[in-house]
Amino acid sequence: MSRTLIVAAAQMGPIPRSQSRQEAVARLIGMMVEARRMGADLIVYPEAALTAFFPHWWIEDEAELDAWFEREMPSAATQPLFDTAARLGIGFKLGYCELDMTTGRKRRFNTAILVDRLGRIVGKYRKIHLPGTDRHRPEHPFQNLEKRYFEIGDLGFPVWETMGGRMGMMICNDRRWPESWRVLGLQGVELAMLGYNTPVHNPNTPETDDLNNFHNHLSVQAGAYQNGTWAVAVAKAGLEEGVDQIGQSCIVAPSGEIVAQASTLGDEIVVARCDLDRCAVYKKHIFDFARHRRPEHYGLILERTGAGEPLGKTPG
Ligand code: CDT
Repeated sequence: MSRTLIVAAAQMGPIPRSQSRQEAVARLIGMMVEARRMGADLIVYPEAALTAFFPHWWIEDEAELDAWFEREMPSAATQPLFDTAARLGIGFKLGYCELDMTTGRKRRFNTAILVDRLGRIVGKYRKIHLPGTDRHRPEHPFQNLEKRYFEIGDLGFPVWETMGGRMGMMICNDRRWPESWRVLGLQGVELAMLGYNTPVHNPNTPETDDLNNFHNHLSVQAGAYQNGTWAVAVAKAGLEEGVDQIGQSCIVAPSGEIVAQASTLGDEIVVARCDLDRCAVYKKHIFDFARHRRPEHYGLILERTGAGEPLGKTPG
């Protein structure tokens, strides 16, 4: 059986603050139909694909904050996306903001789900590496308040066997951390999917602004190559409510090469034929973890969170 999936990266342009869920879902459905016409088996949407990226704003009112979150998935507003996927026979990965009440207390997560070609939710991931701060920085042109509005994800980095391959998810900032990729790699991931909302300007470190596109690709290409996996990284791009965000959504082969890339900052689909068997040459040789990894020398990775004293001793 062929293990080639045609995968679509569905980059989105900005979602205006005033855009309703129904309008955002209509956009997602339009892209899904187009992707299917291009032959796609699976479409990958950005992080927080149903709303503007509200962590860029200071919000004090609890009800106003809650309005940016989904209490159920699917909901009346999102059900048409699931119905269209099932009708077209296309899987999808969707990022959204989740308000969870299942433990009896309100918990908010930055979440992504994986839906199979029958329209069934087969996987859920909650963002672990939350960037930014929980403090208001009125001196900055925009905020980055993910640490205030979301809890750290509690589901780890699972990999699911579905749609003919091993699939994993991460969200935006997670892609910068080799640990996210390696935990997926240790489960034999063959397709890693992620969405991002990455501003062009870093208020804390403006000297790195020019490198944001480079760092995006650097992270995804390195993660894909070092774990022998396909990767799909999808932006919400362009000028959203005064915040400029990078584009350059891409599909990366297990070789680390970019095989498809968006060239606008708007709604744009790029597709690639992803032969999952192309992972094997990396997984069985240069990155044969069982043969080459030396976890007995990686203890600090679990022992330390922040960097500490160097362990080097002068010999003799
Ligand atoms: N959404 C998200 O995680 N954004 C962060 C901004 C970090 S500032 C460079 C990101 O990693 O892109």
